Amino acid sequence: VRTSGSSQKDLPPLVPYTIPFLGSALDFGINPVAFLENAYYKYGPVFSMQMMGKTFTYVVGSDASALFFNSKNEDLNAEEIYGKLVTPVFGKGVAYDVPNNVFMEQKKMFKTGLNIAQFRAHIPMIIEETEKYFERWGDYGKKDLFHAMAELVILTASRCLQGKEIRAVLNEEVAQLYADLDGGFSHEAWLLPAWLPLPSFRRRDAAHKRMKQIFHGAIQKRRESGVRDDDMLQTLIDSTYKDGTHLTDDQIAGMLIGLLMAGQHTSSTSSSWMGFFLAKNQALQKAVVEEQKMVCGTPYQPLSFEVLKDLDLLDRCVKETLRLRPPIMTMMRVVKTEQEVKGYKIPPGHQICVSPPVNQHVKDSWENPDEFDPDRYLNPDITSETKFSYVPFGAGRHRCIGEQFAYVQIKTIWATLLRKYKFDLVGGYFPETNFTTMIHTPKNPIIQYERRKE
Ligand code: HEM
Ligand code: LAN
Repeated sequence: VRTSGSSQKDLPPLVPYTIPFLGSALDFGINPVAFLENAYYKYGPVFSMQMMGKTFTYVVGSDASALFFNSKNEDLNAEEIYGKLVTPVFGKGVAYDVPNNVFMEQKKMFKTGLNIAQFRAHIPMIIEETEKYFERWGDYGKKDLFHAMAELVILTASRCLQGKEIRAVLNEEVAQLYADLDGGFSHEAWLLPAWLPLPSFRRRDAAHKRMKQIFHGAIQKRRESGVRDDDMLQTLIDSTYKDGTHLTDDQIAGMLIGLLMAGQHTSSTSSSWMGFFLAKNQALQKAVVEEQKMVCGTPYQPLSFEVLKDLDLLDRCVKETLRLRPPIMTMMRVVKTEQEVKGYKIPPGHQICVSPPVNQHVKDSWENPDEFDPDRYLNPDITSETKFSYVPFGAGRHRCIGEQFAYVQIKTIWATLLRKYKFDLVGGYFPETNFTTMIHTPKNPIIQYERRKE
């Protein structure tokens, strides 16, 4: 198609499309992961597609993705593409509303607040919330696992990451506010002009205002109490930028919203998918339970940071869940300076993307990619060989700082639940994926459970 015109000669191959403006949006929308993987087999590790009038260039596989992850923010820019979605939800002064070097300092503050002493304190909180939440499930039955995980993770994440003042005001009003804020992470918010008077935009903005009010109250309460709790809220109150200035209360409130949003979908979807993988694979579920009996003894010793570390199979189950169902299906940057990769030139203006579920599934990096096999990580070759083939938490300067917390949370929830229940698929149904939401969720996520007798 592009043999004429030397300036276009080095552009990556373009996935053909017939509808102007929309481009490949319809095909992509049906199953983006399959669409991208097929394009990779057909066009190679670098290809472009048109969607909603924009050009998206995907770099697939460890080699090509290195360009993305090793880049500087001046060359491949994140805030220009994420800010429109994220800033109305978190507010001004944080994340993608500030220059990236400032956000890097904010990430450092988060990291300070997420240390081992904190995780030790989080574990009993997560156990307590999980046991309390699941009391309502009784001895046996069929229930919506994703719904339960979404409700539970709001409680655990709020308690661990925001502090007891905010957890204490988590009532129905606040749950609705979260839902409305969350409605801001939508394809509309991404694609449509921000000034449109859409109901979902208005609800998001109203929820943001009210939530900030509530958080300001909690921050003030902490300041006035004179008590110095050792938690994330305290860390943020005490933190200073390199120039010595403190975060403003408004920035702290924005960061607290950000923390919850970061922990919420990613952990609730992963925990749900993990439940279905364990329900599908009874031998594996049994092995995970046996491991816990070995490590904790029977009757079970309470879970602790050390115990969690020794639950190695459980760990690998989380890891494998994040390979097959990574919550973030595309990371994106705006190309600011011409890039070169695999003999192609990617011009400024393209949106360059890496897709974790695709890198984590292509058959030249993964053996039996469809198989849920936590033992694949016992092979020591796998990690070096697959540097950017396994990127559920991203890599490079934008890498996630929540990985360890996420593992602590998901492992504690599942170790607690497996002490209590045996899980089964309902009539053998393993949920299909709902690709219409930005974070892919399980469809019809009903699970069957029965109290363990042993
Ligand atoms: C960034 C995934 C949990 C905070 C990221 C990125 C990914 C990711 C893929 C990179 C985005 C990009 O490069 O464009 C996940 C997954 C999680 C999880 C799969 C759980 C299973 C959390 C938690 C927190 C958190 C619990 C907070 C406590 C952050 C932050 C960034 C980030 C601050 C940095 C964004 C940037 O620098 O641009 N996460 N995340 N995440 N995540 Fe997470
Ligand atoms: C998200 C959530 C949405 C997500 C998708 C749009 C689904 C993805 O395709 C691209 C990455 C993006 C935008 C994303 C990036 C990092 C975010 C914004 C988060 C994981 C939600 C929270 C996280 C943010 C950086 C957390 C820290 C918050 C602060 C206020 C400093």
